[in-house]
Amino acid sequence: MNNQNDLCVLPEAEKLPTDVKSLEHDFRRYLVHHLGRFLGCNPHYLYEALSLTVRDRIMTDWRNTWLQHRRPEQRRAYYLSLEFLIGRALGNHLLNMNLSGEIAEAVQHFSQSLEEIQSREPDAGLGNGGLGRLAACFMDSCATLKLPVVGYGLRYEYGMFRQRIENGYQKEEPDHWLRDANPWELERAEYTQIVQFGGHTEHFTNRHGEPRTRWLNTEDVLAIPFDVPVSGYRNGVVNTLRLWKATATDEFNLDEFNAGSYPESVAAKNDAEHITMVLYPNDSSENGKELRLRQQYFLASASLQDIIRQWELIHGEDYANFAAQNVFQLNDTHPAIGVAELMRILIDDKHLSWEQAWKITSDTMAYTNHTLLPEALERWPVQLFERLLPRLLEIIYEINAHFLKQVAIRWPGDSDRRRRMSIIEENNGKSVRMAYLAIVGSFSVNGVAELHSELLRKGLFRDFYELWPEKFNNKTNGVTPRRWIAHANPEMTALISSKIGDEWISDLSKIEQLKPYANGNNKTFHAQWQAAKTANKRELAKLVKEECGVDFPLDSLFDVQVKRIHEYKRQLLNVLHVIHLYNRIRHGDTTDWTNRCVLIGGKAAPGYFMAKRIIKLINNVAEIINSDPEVGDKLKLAFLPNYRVSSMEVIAPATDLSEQISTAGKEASGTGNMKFMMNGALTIGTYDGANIEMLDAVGVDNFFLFGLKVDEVEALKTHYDPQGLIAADEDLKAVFQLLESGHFNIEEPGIFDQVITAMKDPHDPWMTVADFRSYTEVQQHAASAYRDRQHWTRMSIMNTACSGFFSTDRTMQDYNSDIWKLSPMDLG
Ligand code: 26Q
Repeated sequence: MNNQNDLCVLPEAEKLPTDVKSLEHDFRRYLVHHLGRFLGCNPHYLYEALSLTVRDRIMTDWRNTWLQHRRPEQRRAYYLSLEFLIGRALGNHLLNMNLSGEIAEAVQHFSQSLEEIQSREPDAGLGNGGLGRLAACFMDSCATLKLPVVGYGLRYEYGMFRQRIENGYQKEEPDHWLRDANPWELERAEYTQIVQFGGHTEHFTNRHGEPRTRWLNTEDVLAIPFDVPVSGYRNGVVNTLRLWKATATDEFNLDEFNAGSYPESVAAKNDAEHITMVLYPNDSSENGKELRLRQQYFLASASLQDIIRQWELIHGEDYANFAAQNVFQLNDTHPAIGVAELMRILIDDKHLSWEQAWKITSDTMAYTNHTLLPEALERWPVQLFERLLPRLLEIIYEINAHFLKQVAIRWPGDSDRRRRMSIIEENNGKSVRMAYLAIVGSFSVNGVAELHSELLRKGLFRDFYELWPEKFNNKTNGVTPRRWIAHANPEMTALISSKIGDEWISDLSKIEQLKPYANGNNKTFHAQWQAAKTANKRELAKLVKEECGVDFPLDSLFDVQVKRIHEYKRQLLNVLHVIHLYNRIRHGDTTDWTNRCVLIGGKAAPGYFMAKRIIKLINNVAEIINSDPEVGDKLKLAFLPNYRVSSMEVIAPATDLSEQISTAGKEASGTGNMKFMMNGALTIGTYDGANIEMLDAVGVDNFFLFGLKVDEVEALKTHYDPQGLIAADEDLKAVFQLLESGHFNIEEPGIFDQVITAMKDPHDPWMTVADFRSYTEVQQHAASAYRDRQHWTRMSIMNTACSGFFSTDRTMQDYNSDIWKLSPMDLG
């Protein structure tokens, strides 16, 4: 095998030429001879032809990396995730392959601009937000670090919905991103897997007297893999993201067919294809939806079967070393059914004993938690499981029985603890607690920021931490500096590299060499830094003008909050502050005023009433403020529709002030916060998630900290009195008076009543009103600080210079040294 692999490694000579002439030639060949189009065609085809030209130049590295992965002695990791929010690919590969210059020149010879062609690529919106984007940044860093990691996910026909704003309200439109061909995927039908659903189980004894289980009369669905290349930064590595598409088995249900139920048997085909039709657009769990559980099992089963198939190709049916060479990282509980599925494969198909199978499973699975919100913890009704995955339910029951025995030994007679820790919850109707299944089945459980991991140990998973303290660990999130600095902010990238060289791009710890340049004596550098920021602000202002019709003057403070709309993220607190500024302007309280442009963007889950109403409020407040001549350039508010990965590539480089204002203890980590910091924005933020570590890194002088801390939020719960706070604070009182007067909704009376009532409720879990005073004061500090442009520039440079820790390269090194223990591949 080894020899055969070596023979397969493609020699350097096989690589395609990358000079401008060859690129031009191939671009034309693809456009004319492959796609059958000409230069005046729909620009999508220019994008497709160019992508195919670039993809060709990735192929040999991709194949060599794949062969390296498959070496018998290579330990590998698999990142299992229902979401990979990868965004656009072309620009990213051009950067990684160092081809941007040549490609730009090549297309120029056809009078085309590379930027214009790049803008034609649809975002691959295969995720909701933070968790999905994190998976994409992880894949990027693993390739750059030469780690043998394969991503497994779903190839949704429709990604995250497109958001339109109509009369201030969010409207969802389906995102058929695959309508025009996707040049970045390679179908590998030869590795199709079969995934079973439904049916029933049968227990029997084989002719050797051994107990066996069969899962019979199932409805089978085919899983077809589509591979997407993940290139490393200029290192010869191209890893793989394998996405499954569901289709019906070719054989129709013959019984139904013969009984004359032709339509029913064809309908079954339809059912199968629905599994990967659409991404669920909730970023906190929507409970009990059968199709979602189908998606989860489909991913887990197809991926594990695929991995077992590859194992047997090399090792036959010998599983002795399986755990030594494979590790699975579960991206939240979404793929946690994989714990039971691996048990099923090893026991029912490979005939291992329970003990052998359990040893392998619990030595290979590792679980990452991404949320503290109890309502977001996944629970599946046992009834649903029974009908959809009867064999898996049996296995979960047996895992639970073994586990509860352990609990009983550790805490004899503590039946309350057994009830609390059981994988099966027995409230009104039984359900499966997926987080508990994941913890029991994994050797590692991690949170995504220091505070979050601590809250898991002390709160949500306390019982489990007492039982298995050694399983628990923290892995603070990061973001990839390739996409989020080098690609998104070429001006700043060139400036930084001109001072400290370009090694920081693949070793962000080196960005600290920028610190001396923060000093105000570096007048030229400061001026260049400001010029880069202003150029980026010009681009964002253009986007805001096009999308919202609002003018953003470039010398204003650009104050930005972009993320999913959720009550805990407190876009409302931001709006209260904007209304307060509006009041100040109306009352002429504008001495030493700092002009400010507030940008808010993000999608609301289609069924989340409050979140959608908050969008409407933002739009209505914007309408009033932006059309008031008294306000002028002093204050602007815009809601940017359809916030997505490619919008953030324009937004982060242009932002002065980044809003990270969640209620303390609610945001697991945040990762947008890091993208802003890297691009030289200052953060106004609460003591929450990774904000705390960012504050540590940059120092309190370069960060606008405000608000209650976790224990203060906790302590206040018993006597929280928002109405008392409003009555006692003249500014806040004025804000609520204006809101309640209907000033922002004259044409639609009452539409904000629920939003206002929620903030005034003593049981408001987000305590928006509690943080208003401190937020407003710190906003005032930020505004004054911005007036001293040299001071601000110093702080801005310091933020970039101190962002080294927040690279996913560091995060991946942490996962690797503590959990995965992979050796980098020998390539490039
Ligand atoms: C679950 C079941 C059914 C339908 C949907 C879901 C679902 C889907 C997505 C539940 C949660 C999510 C996404 C969660 C998420 O994005 N969490 C964020 O993860 C980031 C990366 O770790 C953190 O930085 C954020 O703090 C956290 O909110």
